Amino acid sequence: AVPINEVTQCEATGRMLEKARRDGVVVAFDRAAEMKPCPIGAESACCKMCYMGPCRLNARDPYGKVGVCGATIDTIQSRNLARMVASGSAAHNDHGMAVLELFKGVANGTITDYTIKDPYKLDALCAELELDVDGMTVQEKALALADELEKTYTQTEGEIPFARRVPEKTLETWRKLDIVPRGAMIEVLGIMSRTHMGCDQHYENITKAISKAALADGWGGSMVATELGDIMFGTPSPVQADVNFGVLKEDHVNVIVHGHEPNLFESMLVSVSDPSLVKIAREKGAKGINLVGMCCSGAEMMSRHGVPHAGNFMSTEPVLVTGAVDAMAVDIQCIQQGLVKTAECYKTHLITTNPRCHIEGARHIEFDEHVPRECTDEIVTLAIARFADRGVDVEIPKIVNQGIHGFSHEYINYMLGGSFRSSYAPLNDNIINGRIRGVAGVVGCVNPRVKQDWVHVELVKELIKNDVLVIQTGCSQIALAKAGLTVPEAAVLAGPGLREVCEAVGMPPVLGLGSCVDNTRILIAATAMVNQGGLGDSIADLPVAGAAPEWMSEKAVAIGQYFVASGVFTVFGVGFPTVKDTKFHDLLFGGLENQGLGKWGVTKDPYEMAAMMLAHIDKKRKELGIDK
Ligand code: NFS
Repeated sequence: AVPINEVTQCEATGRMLEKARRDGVVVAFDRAAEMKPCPIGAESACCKMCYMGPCRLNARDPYGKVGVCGATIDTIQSRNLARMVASGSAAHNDHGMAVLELFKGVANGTITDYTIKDPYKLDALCAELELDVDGMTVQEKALALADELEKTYTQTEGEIPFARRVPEKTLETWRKLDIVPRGAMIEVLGIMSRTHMGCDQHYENITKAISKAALADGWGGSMVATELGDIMFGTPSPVQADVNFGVLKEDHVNVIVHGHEPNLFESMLVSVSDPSLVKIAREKGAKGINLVGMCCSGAEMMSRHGVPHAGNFMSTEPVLVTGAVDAMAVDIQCIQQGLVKTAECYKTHLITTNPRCHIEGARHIEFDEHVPRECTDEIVTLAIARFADRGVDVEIPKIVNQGIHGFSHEYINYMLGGSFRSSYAPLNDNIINGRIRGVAGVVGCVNPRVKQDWVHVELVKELIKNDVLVIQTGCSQIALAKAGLTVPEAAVLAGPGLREVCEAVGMPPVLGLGSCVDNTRILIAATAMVNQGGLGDSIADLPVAGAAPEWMSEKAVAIGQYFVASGVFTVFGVGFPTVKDTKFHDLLFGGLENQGLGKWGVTKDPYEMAAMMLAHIDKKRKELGIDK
């Protein structure tokens, strides 16, 4: 077996891997070692769009062969990438539609367990979208906003509502290139249709469709999920939260929520503090009920409410090895099927709750937001029963890291500008005067093809050391929180300029924004930087860069492409599903930039990744004339 210190940097996860090996339990790290990636698929040199094949081309001689239908390497890889982006965009848009449905129900009074917590943000959004809501009640405004935002998904012509937010010059470029999304459904459907055998066979045209479907995610479904989530559950502001396996408590009933939609988690919060359920737990000998998050649901709840977080994607199986998890409730996305077996081995209840995600072998208790407590109370009851009769050894690595999270775009505005004149001027000024060299978004998954957390942590350390302010979401944010970089004291690891700013403001050099759909907060912050002035007039002009150092999901590709199409240089670690020195690859990794957009980069090495991002930031500084 591969030595544990080669597969993960996370000490708690490593210890549980050791225990799993002792217990004879197999997890994703072991399956990854067994399953070597297909070298042809890894470079996207194969096509199974029809049954005349599947056809395999030679990535070493990409133009030496075509598919049975005559499809070239560029057609094959662009169609494959298009379908990845379609799936990723569909995932975020489906999530965003569920948030919109919930919001509508709250607004029209058919859903009563949730409310509108941030009416100010509701007003601000109505104003931004130029909705005529004068004299309306909060409920009426919410309905008007829901009607408008529904177009994000259903509209089939024109431009999605949040196109109005995009910096003018960026939008102009999109219009010129014909990549402004109409609506998410039509853009995703469009990709599925044009990538059918014998349809769109020009990689440049396919790339436009890729950008549209991706932008319909970032400025569409994901943005709606974030914004309506804020209105219903509160806009995040800094909050202290604990991360790592040590947040589990041996003498408590432990319930984990893992997945992506906030509604399940919000109701679980209510269930675990219900006095009658707490009383039953106490009668069974527990000190209380402990609710903990994982993955993106967890990141969102940590950022909004300070709910403790046990770990990121690759830790979801190892956490069950503690034996301390009485129930793990999951909803959608990034739920590994392997959890079923691991849960079985440690007698944990693994419960699926969403109609879109059943897993063979898991118990399904469907969540209905009209009566949400029926589901969450039942899960807590199951967890209490399991606590009373755990029947397995419990071993919790006692590691807890404290950090500050919850830096919404609104809070960054306030934090830097102060309550009287909140604005992005101080951030822009500090970039112009060179104290802050640039801003980097470091986001995305963890992937067993690389050492868990390591690429994230090394990259971020390198960036802050070079005075780059880092903003984060998703599994990456959890990696850095475990590494202790989300505290103001971590400013000592920053270069002198960034350190001075962090110490003056009292902020960490690494700002956690929430879940993966909250990457849209980065788009909004970038827009605010453009609108503030002094740093060019489109997102592509900003001295910023993005990275997903340990990506694995199709959602990550959709996110990468919406950053690229928005004007951001975006670097992926692990690898990238294209063949080098082909026309399609060159378009993504260079050509798009010449069109006024951003571009892709790829490297496994965190130090090279940092160097690439710094070089880009410096190039932008030079173009802006602020490179002295
Ligand atoms: Ni993002 Fe969330 Fe994590 Fe990757 Fe999965 S949890 S939406 S896809 S693995 S960051």
